[in-house]
Parts: sequence; structure tokens; C-alpha cells
Amino acid sequence: MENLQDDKHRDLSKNKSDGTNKFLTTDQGVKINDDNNSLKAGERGPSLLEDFILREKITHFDHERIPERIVHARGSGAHGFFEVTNPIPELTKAGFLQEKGQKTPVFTRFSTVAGGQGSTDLARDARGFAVKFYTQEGIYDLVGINIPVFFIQDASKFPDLVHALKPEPNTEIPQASSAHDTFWDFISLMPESMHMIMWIMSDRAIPRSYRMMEGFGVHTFRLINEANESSFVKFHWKPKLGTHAVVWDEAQKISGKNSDFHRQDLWDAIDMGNFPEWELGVQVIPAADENKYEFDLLDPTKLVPEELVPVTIVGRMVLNKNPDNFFAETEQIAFHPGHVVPGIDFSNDPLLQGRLFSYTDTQLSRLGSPNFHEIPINRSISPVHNNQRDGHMRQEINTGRVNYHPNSLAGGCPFQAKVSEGGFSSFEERIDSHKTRGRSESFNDHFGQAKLFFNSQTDAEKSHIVRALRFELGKVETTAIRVRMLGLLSQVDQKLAEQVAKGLGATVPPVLERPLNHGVSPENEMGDQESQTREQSVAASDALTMVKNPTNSATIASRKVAIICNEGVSEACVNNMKNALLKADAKGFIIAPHLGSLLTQENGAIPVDFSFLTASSVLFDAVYVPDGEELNALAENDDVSEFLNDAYKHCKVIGADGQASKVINAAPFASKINNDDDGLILTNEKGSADFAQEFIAAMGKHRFWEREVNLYN
Ligand code: HDE
Repeated sequence: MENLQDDKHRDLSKNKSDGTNKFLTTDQGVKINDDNNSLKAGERGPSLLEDFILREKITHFDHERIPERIVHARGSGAHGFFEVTNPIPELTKAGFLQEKGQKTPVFTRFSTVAGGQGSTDLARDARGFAVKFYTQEGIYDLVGINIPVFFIQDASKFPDLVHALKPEPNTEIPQASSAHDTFWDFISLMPESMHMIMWIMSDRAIPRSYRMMEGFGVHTFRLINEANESSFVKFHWKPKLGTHAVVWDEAQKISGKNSDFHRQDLWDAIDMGNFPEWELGVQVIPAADENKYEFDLLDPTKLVPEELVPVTIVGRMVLNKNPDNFFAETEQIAFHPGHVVPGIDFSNDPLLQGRLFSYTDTQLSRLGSPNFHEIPINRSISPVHNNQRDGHMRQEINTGRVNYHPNSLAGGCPFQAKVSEGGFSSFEERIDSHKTRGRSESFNDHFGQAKLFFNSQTDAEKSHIVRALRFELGKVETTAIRVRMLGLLSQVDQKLAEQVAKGLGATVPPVLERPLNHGVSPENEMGDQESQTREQSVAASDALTMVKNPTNSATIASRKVAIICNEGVSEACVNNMKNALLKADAKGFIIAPHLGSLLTQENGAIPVDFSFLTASSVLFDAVYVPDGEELNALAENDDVSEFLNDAYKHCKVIGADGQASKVINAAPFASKINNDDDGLILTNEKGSADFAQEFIAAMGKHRFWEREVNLYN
């Protein structure tokens, strides 16, 4: 029987552009006549096993989820390109870095580490920053994070670290948070993590946007040139929009208001044509300088201060296309630090060495097949020819009878490539050593760079670290763990430890005569090397702070401003601000007690973007209240008070013109306002261009930390 209930919605003309008529079909290509009813023995009878259409549909549905990534499950990605601005053929023969203007397609995935796939974007956590370069010589993956160091020095501790960090196994609590006993128990016994802990407790771990994060390759890699000379290299991504964060109270509120905040921010920016951009930089260390520094280049808990080795910019990455399908692209992309091209090679960093095993192994269970390289997002754009055959979900139909090498039956094809023909050959490092499970003494300094990082921070940033540690350790229930942590913190900075202790109602223990070793357990010290604090040749570095970060500028491009309005709002004021923001590449959004539109003072109408129910200060970078007629009602509105109070508490710019200052003066923070607060822009004038410019200039200073109670100084 014909079953075309949806006939009235048919518009076949829309579906013909790709040459198909887009009928609904089974996976076998059979056109479906009825997709709404299963096959039954009579309209009120039981369903029939014979219904291959129903079974195919349900079977596919049953298997729609694949295992999420064990770490970095929550992520978002985008397509783009990498362009060389400063070729470095003298350092590397990598084909994609040879010529100015040369472009390579990329796909980049950002992620949190700890939380599951549906967890909040705003967790306190490191962020994955993984870039797949589709080069003419094969896939190159730079699988980094937004922090230049890592928690541990040896791959063998990674499962322990992740077990301790993830929700506790008996309760599966807490989700996407390090603030619990097992994490801090482990950390308190792993002094090598102290440098990373400083970064994780800083605002770096709560970025404003994926677009406003630096990225780091973390490990030292090698570059190899045509003459087969090698130098060591650290990779850096520097964001064009500067490096910015939110504050912790804001992060927690965003998690409730919009847990997709970073995902949406990336999607919207690209959708609106604000393509995020980073510069790729390299710190190059000549092979001869391998042992020159007070830290070991192979130790992933150490960075190379930019004061010792400056970053040279080699190119830029622009992300300009959202994925068409989240699952097919962002979820199925498979990164691997072992995906390198000729001209790039590994160092012996023991964490990197372990990663080289892990990533293929994990794809086998996550994507389910050794053929994961055939999934479109993972495919090399350079041709793939080898004798690896068959396996689950094989896509390629290999022809012929020769599937081995060497062969004569296929004329020896596919051939091995000589180095001169682009064949990959590993750098022939001389290794003359004992087989050992030891760790080099040069890895022993666990506090020197933790101090360097802490000392580089501004007072406001140090205060945020104190606050973060009070929060995290405040959630720890076992007193002994808190005390052990205070002991470790005191080796970074005594005052830091004391300030944290004050919040915990505890005292800092005396530093142990023999500090904790690599991976000691309280009863049984396993390590045979002592931790030390080595004097650093650089005392403080601006590149390590966010406030003084050299990537920062006054740009407010792509920032969002909440414009709080009521009936009778001055359209002139709104337009003045909106236009000024647009010129600065930022955007104003109208927020009002209801959706729909507002009747303006000028008897016009302006559309409302959000009501107070669906918007909140934490989702915006600044707040503006324009002049208007119904300002008393706004001043008395609890939602408006909360909105403004949060903006003030989170040190954001707040502006009002004409009579609208009365709304600010009615807000709970009014009594605390300091006349020197440059983030409060109030004027009696209406809709003046100067006011809008002052507001924008203040936004360019990002946050006004002077409003906060400083917990460090
Ligand atoms: Fe990873 N890591 N990792 N990692 N990692 C994974 O691979 C692993 C490490 C990083 O968007 C997994 O496909 C080990 C450092 C990113 O898909 C897994 C060790 C750094 C991503 C894995 C490390 C990273 C991953 C999980 C210690 C910063 C997400 C799913 C030896 C330089 C990439 C997957 C994406 C993902 C293992 C340490 C970055 C299990 C064993 C250090 C950005 O293979």
C-alpha cells in the first residue's frame, strides 16, 4: 500500500544538486516506502522478525556510540590551514616548512583532560591542543596542550595519574574535577608534579576561550635538515587574540549556565567569520647545547624560558571551517605523537617515548579497527601504498595477488623510498649505555621551575593560585593529604603555603629533612634520588604570566557585551554602543526582561536577543546599561542586580550613560565602588562617541583585578 503521509513536505528539487534524488533508503540502497511503522502481523498484531528495515535501523542505533577517549573525551574541533611565514629549511627538511606562503590543511581538536564526553567545558584542567597537518609527505600530528609542562616524568606513571584524577572508582564522583582525595593523595606523593600543579592552579586552567589559549608541544622534539644535522626543538602556538582566562567563580557558574561554553564559542566564532588564528613558534636548541642548562631538555616537567631561547615564529594557523559532522570528524579523528614526517623526529623524553606506544593502541579499542587511518578525517592526502591488508571495516579494495615485500611478481612494488626520495629514516643517535629502570639525576629538581612560574605571576595571579589551592584542598577530606601538600607548597613558596594553610585552618609542616622522592609512598620510599631545588638562571619570565603575557594586546575582537535594556530604552544609546563595538570587531547583545522586542524612547522597536532567564553576566565580557525610561524597574529587578554584581565580582567592565547610573548605584556592590576603578565607566551624557570609546578601551584592559581582595599580598 502506498504510504506517503509526508508528501506535503516533499520538495525533490532541493535535493538534486548532488545528482541524487535523496529518497530515504536502507543502508543497502533500497528505497523505503514507510519509515513510520514496523511490519506487523495485522495493525494490532505482533511485529515480525522479517522486518529488515526496522532491524537495520535499530541495530545501527544500538551501536551509535563508540568508547569515548580515556582522557580528553570532551573536545571540539575545526578545519583550517597552516601557512609558512618564515621557512626553516636550514633546520628541517620537513616539506611543509620549506617555502613562504606554502599552505597545509589542518584539523585541530581542543579538549579537556579529565571529564567525560558530556562534562562541562569550564572544568579546572589542562586543555588538549592537537593539530593534524595533512602534508604532502604524510600526516604530521602535533599533539600538545595549553601548558608547556606535564605532571610526570615517566610514562609508567600515566595510568596512575589518570586513575587518581578521574572520578573515584567506587562512587564515580566527582566528574571533571581534580578537587578530590585520590588526585591530591597521588600528587602529594609525587613532588615532580609541583611545576605542573602551579600551572593547573593558575588561571591557565580556566581559559576564556579555546581561541585565547597558547599551545605547547611540551616535549623536546628533534628537527633534522637535509644534511642530517639535528637540533632540539620546542613547539609553541601563540594566539592572535591574546591569552585570557575567566575567574574560578565565573567558571563554576558558566558550567551551570552553558556547559558547552567553549564548544559554542569556537563554533560561533568560525560561523560568524571570526577565524581564530595562532602563530607557530619554535625554540631551537643546537645539539651541542643539549647539556647547557640547569634542567634536562628531556624532562617534560621543565620548560625552556624564552629569555634563554627565544621563540622564532615560522607560520600561522587559521581555523576557518566548522566540521560538517561532529562524530565523523571531531570524534573519529585519531591523533598520535608518533605521526611524524621526514625532518621531524623524537627526543628520548621518557614520557614521549611511552606516548609513542599508547596512541595507536588506544585507537584500536576506541575506533575498533587497525583501519582507523581510512576514516575520512584521518586519511593522508599523500598516497598510501603498503601490504597491510584486511581487518575490521577495511575500506580499500586492494587488487592483485601480491601483498608482501620483497616481491618479484609485482616488480618489487611498492618500493622502499631512499632518503633522497623522501623515505623516513630515524636520526642515528649514538646510544652507549646500560639497560636500566633508573631515572637520570638531571631530572631531580622538582621545585626550581615551580618557583620560577610562581615568581613570574602578578600579585592578582598569585592570589588566584592561593584561592584555587584553598578550593581544591578544601574539598580533600583526608587531613594528612592536605598537610603533605602544604609541605610541598612550602618548598615552592613559604608564603603561598601559609596563605593556603590559613584558608584550610591548618599549619604548614616543617620541610622534611629528606624531601620526598620520585613516586614515594609514605611507608616505602622507592626512589633512589632526592628531589632538589636548583637555582634557575632566569628568576621570572613575563611569558609565563597571563596578565603580562607578550601575546596580549588591547584587542577586543569577538568579545561579547551584554546591553541591559527595558521598555523605553534609548535607541540612540544602544546604536551608538553597538556600532562602536562592531567597529572594534566585538558585538553587543540586547538583554531584557522578556524576549520579542522593546519599544524604544524614539518609538521604534529593537529586537531582544536574550531574556534574563537565558542570559547571565558570566556568558559576556562586559555589561552596558543604556539610558532609557523604565530604569527604576531595572534598578529594582533582582536579575539585573545579580547580573551586575557578577560582572563586578569578576572584575569586568561595567558602563552606563544618561540616567542609567542609577541602575549601577542600586546594585549590591555600589557601596564598595572605588573612585579609581577604571573598569566602571559612568557618564551623564547620552550616547556619546567618547563614552563608547572609553568603554572599549577599558575592555581592552580585560579585567580589573584591583577589585578583588588579594590573598597573597
Ligand atoms: Fe595523551 N593520550 N598521553 N598526552 N593526549 C591521549 O589518545 C597518553 C600526554 C594529549 O584530541 C589518548 O586518542 C599517555 C601528554 C592530547 O584526540 C591516549 C601519556 C600530552 C590528547 C593518550 C600521555 C598529551 C591525548 C586518549 C603519557 C601533552 C587528545 C585518546 C605517556 C603533550 C587528542 C587518544 C585528541 C589523548 C595517552 C601524556 C596530549 C590514551 C600514555 C604529555 C591533546 O592514547
